[in-house]
Formats: sequence, C-alpha cells, structure tokens
Amino acid sequence: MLKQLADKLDQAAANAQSITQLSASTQLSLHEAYEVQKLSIGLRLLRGEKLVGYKLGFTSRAKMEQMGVDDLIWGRLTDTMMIADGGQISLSDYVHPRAEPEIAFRLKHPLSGKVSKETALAAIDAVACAIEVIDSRYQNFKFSLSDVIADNCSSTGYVVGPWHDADTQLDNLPMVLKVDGVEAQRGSSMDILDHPLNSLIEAARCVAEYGESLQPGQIVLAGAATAAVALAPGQTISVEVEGLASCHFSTM
Ligand code: OOG
Repeated sequence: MLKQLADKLDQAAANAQSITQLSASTQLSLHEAYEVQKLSIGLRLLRGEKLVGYKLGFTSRAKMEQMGVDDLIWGRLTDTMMIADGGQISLSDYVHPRAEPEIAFRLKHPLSGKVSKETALAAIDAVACAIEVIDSRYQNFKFSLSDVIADNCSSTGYVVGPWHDADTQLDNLPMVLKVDGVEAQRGSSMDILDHPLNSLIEAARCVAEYGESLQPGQIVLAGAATAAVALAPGQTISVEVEGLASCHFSTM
C-alpha cells in the first residue's frame, strides 16, 4: 500500500499534476509517511538521480503559520532538483510552485544523531544564500503533516548562491526575497530556529531517526525564513542575505 502511494506521488511530481490529499482516504502515521517519501524518492534514484542532501521545513514561525502545520519536517534533495544560480525554470514543469529564502550548508564531515553545536560547526565546509522552490503535489497546496512528509516536504528545486567560508557568521542576518527587484518577503536568519545552525543539528537528529546520516559533500537547506511566494511566468526571483552573495533565477 505504501508503495502504491509512493508511485502516485512520484507520478504526480513527474507529470506536474496535482492529486487529492492522501489523508482524504488513508491515515498514515508519520513513520509510514516518511516510508512513502523514501520509496518515492527511491524511484527517482532508480531512474539515475543522485541524492545530494536534505532540506528541513517548518523551521520558522512564518512558514508554520502560512501552512497551518507546526512540526519540523525533512525531505530529500536530488541532483536534478538543482537550478543553476541565474538559471531559468519553466512553470509548466510544476503544479503551483512557490519560492522561499533560505540558507544552505555544505558538509565536509558526516553528521548523524544528537550532535553538539561544536560538532555541527566543525562539519560545515561552506555556507551560502539559497532559494528553495517548493511545489505541493496536492490540490490547492493543502495538506496534513503526514501528507506533506510523504510528498517529500514539497521539495522540487533549489538555487544555491556562491559558497562562503564555514566560519561566516550567520547570526541575525536580514534575509530578503525579491520579485523583479521588489521586496516581497523579509525575515532574518534568526527566524530559522533562532539560528540556522540549529537546523543543521536538527537535520542530523531527524535523519538518524530513520537510519540515515548527513554525508560529506551533501547540502542541507535550513528551511525558509519567511512565508513562501507563489511564482508566475516572466519573473526574476532573487534572495539577498546580508553578508552573503545573493542568488537568483527566472521563470517562464
Ligand atoms: C512544506 C515545505 C516547507 C520550509 O522551508 O518551511 C519548507 C510546504 O510549505 O509546502 O520547505
């Protein structure tokens, strides 16, 4: 049954077609929802995609309020989800995509389970400004916690800006998402679990609960600092984080 749900979500993502929430007909435990996510991403890996990291979701109050869900969630990132900095996406490849301002970590050491701040800091290879493009496969972008977990936490794309040294300070940095150069959302790196490093610590803990670990070379997206913005064709979306080089992409 979980395999069928994984197939359904995989097909919905591949064909950019929305489906009814799974919770309308099936009550999944969180554990089962993560199993559906794993099976569904497993289908992408079987088609040759590579796992390149993880993303955390609902790490900010603004996101929890926007979506009406208040628990930390995590999803998987594959290589084909990467959008080049300055690149262009076609909205026909998505159901109803949205963009969010984020911070990305690249790791140089493995991390798994309960780790201290010092261990997490020592595992960071580089940090960057990032944009996550999320896209729910559910109609009207509406879901329960288990629905969104099964749907790989709405992961669909990400842009990472130029990398900076691991010791770049990330305390309370203003973060702005602009649409065509005009501010659409403003937050702070502090809005991400009080500090983005806490997201990395949480990511290590969360994936370990499911037998996985963060690996050297992998990317971790710390979660959005603000609510997400719906995309329309012909836009340029940029994210500026004070002290970090910005990144952008455009839509058609
Ligand atoms: C779920 C993904 C949330 C974040 O950064 O909080 C997320 C969603 O809102 O569809 O990526």
